[in-house]
Amino acid sequence: MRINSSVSVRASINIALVKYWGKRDAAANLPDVGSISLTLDGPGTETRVRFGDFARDSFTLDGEPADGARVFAALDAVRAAAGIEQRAEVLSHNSVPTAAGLASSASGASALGLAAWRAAGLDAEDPRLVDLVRRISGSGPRSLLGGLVELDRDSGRVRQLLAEGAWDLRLVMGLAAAGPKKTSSREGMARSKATSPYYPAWVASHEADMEVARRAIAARDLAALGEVMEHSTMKMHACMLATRPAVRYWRPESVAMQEAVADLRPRAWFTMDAGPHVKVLCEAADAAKVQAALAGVVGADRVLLARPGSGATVLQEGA
Ligand code: 2P0
Repeated sequence: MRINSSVSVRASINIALVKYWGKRDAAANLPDVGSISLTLDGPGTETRVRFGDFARDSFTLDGEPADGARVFAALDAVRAAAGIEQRAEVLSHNSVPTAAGLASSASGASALGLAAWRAAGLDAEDPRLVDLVRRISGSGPRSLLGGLVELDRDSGRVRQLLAEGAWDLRLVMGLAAAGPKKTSSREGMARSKATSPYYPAWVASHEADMEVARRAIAARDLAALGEVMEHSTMKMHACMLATRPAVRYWRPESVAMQEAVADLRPRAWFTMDAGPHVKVLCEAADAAKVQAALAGVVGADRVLLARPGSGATVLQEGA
């Protein structure tokens, strides 16, 4: 079959409230633990995939030719699923501020996966799309859906727990100055699983946090959700710190922001990912107070405010 079609998709980043750290199957990129996240309305990725009579696949990121190993592997998987052979041109643009150092792998993976899938003529409801996106980035499938989303440990698939308009939350992000080059999540997870004595405890205690978070979300109980969110991130970072050699993402400003958030109890709770930034969950009415508290540590120009946002969206489909 020969096709000539182009699809553009926009997807946003998501932040895990109950964290994913560690894999049980590296090839299928299946996790050792489930996760629950919030898709944001702000920063993200826009990607256009065009299949046509090109000599080879190409990948351009923010106007520059980029290393496309994961992109080309994803295109191979899409071609196999669709039974096509044509090469593709992939153009991608990140609106995640580069200086911010906020991970864009989830928005990038869901934008690329959905755009390539649709451009190859495949059905967006086909569950194999989620498997494709998860292979590109383990947190990627969570950005396919909006609002609060669960990635199931066993199936590796995602479901929406609460739509983006259903709970007027805010996520305030305080950007700490980037330190020396950090360990990639992929490498850090593998090392934690192989060497951290806390890894088995991390995995064994994780499902209980998932259940508390599911109930808190169903009841719109921010205190319960915030408490378990902080517990999950602290356990994940403890597991990282006990890795050999240690996987440490915290910077002095990260700790100062954690302390500023502790002073805002019971109105605000934080989470941190594989980087130095601190992300604070609160109700809309408390966002200004949280912004001021983080600005007191890192300066107002390094504080971002986000709302719950929608899942990956097809912007344009055509020849
Ligand atoms: C998360 N992180 O749940 C966790 C918390 C970082 C810390 O998912 O190797 O790009 O593609 O599965 O999803 C970041 O890693 O890793 C991540 P792979 P991914 O958001």
